Amino acid sequence: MDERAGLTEKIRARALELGFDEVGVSPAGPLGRDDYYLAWLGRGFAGEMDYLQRNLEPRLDPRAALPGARSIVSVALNYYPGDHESAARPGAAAGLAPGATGNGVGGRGPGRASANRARVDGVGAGPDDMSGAVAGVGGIGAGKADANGDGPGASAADPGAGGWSLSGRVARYAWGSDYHAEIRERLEALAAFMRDLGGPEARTRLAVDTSALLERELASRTGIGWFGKNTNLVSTRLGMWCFLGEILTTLELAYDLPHPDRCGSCTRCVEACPTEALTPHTMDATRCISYLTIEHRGSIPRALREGIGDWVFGCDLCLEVCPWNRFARPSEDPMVRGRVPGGRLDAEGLLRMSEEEFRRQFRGTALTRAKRRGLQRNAAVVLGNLGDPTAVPALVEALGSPDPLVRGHAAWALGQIGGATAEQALRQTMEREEDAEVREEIGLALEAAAARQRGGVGQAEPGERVEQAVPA
Ligand code: B12
Ligand code: SF4
Ligand code: SF4
Repeated sequence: MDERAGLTEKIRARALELGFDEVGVSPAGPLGRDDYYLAWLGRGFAGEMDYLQRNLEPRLDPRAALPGARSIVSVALNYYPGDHESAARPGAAAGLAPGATGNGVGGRGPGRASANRARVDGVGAGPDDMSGAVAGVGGIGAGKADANGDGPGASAADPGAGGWSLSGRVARYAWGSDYHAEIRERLEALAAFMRDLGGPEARTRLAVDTSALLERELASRTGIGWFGKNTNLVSTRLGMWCFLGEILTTLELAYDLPHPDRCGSCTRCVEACPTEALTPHTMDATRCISYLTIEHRGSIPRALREGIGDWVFGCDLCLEVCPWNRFARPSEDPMVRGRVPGGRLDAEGLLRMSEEEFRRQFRGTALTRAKRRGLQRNAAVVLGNLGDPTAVPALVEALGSPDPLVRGHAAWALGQIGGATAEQALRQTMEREEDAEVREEIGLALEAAAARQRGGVGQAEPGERVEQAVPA
């Protein structure tokens, strides 16, 4: 074994010892993705994520982040925590429309529910070189089917006696402690080890998520996985559920080969996206639920709210359907779970949560990224989509929020649910509301509620799902 290979093997062994699941090494140099990346930005696909427009040089050639860098060590860490608990308590799911899988809300009518099922099942769409069923598809039938909400005072992460009846789903990557700090600590230990091996001349720079690097591009060059059609890195061993991190170094190391693309003719992820954010290998982030519920700060475009279903933070739909997940095994790492039991948050609890409770409950998790007002906005959208009249009191309270963002989305949700109480609260609020955007939301919500009434839908009894007269 030559010196570079020996050095690389020691680094690989140390990385595995530190708890990383995959390690790969690539030469530092230009990535050759300039045209693609600049065109992506030019099409406005980054939305409000201004940081993706800044500091372009290291994204196109990582040596700009560490002058003299010769090698990049990429690592992947399995974060698969298992699947979401069902939203309905055992026996309570009987009222779900047939095919109410996929986006997990059960749909608001037969048309939508079956469309979701068709998207997720994707029978026969597997990659050329694979067979077998979709593994890891969680979130089955989250339709609200029970009237026992948790009520005020319940923790948003605690199902309480009522089960997960009015809950929203959280993307799996956020079920545990914030991965940034955890991975950074382990990368620091690995970087120190590398500097010890390399002697006084050796320099390192580490990165995880927030650095101006194209992490998936870098990982795909090391054989850890390939750039899947939903733009995530897919590993044959870990599936889609892995965090990435890197160490740039001046050390000369032995390099791995890039992983071949193993998607074949499969397009399940593209078809599973309820907001049509994906075309193969490209995402319009402004349509992605993950962007809308985490990164986006303002009002969620009305046309996209229904597609959000019951996702209160992030989205895993295009990950869940990937057939390569069948090889994923739940991670033993304590950082990947424990903060969001069952992968769900009580949406009413979120709406009523004070700033202090928010800080106490979510400190040290990725959920703080959305801020309290963002989570409350998302919770209102989820409740509107669940369509359960038992959520009306919490939403009426939210019409009194000091934050117009929360008031506007609560109004929308009340319009989706409809019924006499919702309409009366909307009218009363209109009399005192001064914010132009919230007034617009209330006007539209009143129209939606009236249309629902004209369609003969009316307010459902607690425990019923609201069905619309949708042509089959
Ligand atoms: C901004 C961002 C987002 C945005 C935008 C996502 C996007 N697709 O760009 C939003 C908020 C939507 C998002 C969502 C998620 N994210 Co994110 N996100 C990032 C971040 C910070 C930057 C990504 C970026 O630069 N995007 C711009 C686009 C243009 O670049 P790109 O997609 O990376 O693609 C480049 C190359 O890979 C390349 N390429 C490589 N091979 C090929 C092949 C072909 C054919 C083509 C055309 C191009 C191509 O082309 C591109 C341009 O150079 C990275 C961390 C980082 N620094 O990389 C994490 C990161 C990508 N996110 C991560 C995660 C976990 C998620 C979520 C799963 C979280 C969730 N469940 O809600 C979702 C997944 C959604 C999805 N389908 O991608 C992980 C991904 C791990 C993995 N296994 O891939 C990362 C790497 C963070 C980390 N350190 O672990 N994210
Ligand atoms: S994370 Fe959800 S919304 Fe975003 S691209 Fe994937 S399926 Fe679509
Ligand atoms: S990334 Fe998408 S296209 Fe590729 S195998 Fe997975 S689901 Fe299929």
